[in-house]
Amino acid sequence: MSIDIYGFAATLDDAARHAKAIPQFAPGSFTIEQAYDIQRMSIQHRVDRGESICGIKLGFTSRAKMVQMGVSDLIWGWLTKPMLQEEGSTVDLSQYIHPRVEPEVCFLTRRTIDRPITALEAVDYIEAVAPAMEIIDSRYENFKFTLEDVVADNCSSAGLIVGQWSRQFDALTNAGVSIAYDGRFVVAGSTGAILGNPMRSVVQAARLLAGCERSLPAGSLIMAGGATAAQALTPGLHVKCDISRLGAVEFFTR
Ligand code: OOG
Ligand code: MG
Repeated sequence: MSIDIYGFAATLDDAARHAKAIPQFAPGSFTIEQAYDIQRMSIQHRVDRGESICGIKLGFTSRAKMVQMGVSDLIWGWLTKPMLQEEGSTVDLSQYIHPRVEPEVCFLTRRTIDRPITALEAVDYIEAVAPAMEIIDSRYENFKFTLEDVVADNCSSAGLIVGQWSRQFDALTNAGVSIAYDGRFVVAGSTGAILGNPMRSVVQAARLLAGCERSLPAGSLIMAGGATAAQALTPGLHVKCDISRLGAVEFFTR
């Protein structure tokens, strides 16, 4: 079945650019493979406007996220530089439709990832790790989507905030994770929720990239996936994510 990849991609890109939600596509509009083609085309629109790709993100690496969104497969999408929000800065939420935040771990790669790698090899490919938060913003009304829809929508990628880099790879095992709004706990979990250990997200990233014959250059970011369900953001908040032994990361909203 041939579909209008360009049309779906343009619709999603417009929705993101103008922060305007679109209805979900009709069920069965495209396959998962076609969804990744749409995703790639929509990223191409961003690249054509001068955005550069700075890494990739994994989604649904934790049960908490799968349960929240009612899907059950690992997905991945692209990160571009304008998505990076400075740590400690104030993020203007008017650029988003219905933003949510989730606690994550971010990796910085030190070697090109151009083949599947094992868990033992993964650490060799990583320069540093940092506590991070992802801002997701589905372009679909009411944050409702199928797996195909969300893949086409670049896995709801919208923003990320990365904390202090370190080489505390041991700290990734079952570290306590929490998010607080204005000093009050909103959600808590463990890095163990991310595929048992977030380092496995690097292994999965390598597998997924190899599966579509792509490579990821050294110096790229890999977001491991949310450790807890995502939380709605509103203006006027101080948002802080703490990952024990790894550190904290924070931003403000307006
Ligand atoms: C899709 C993105 C999932 C994660 O960390 O699991 C994701 C969504 O929930 O809208 O970023
Ligand atoms: Mg995420």
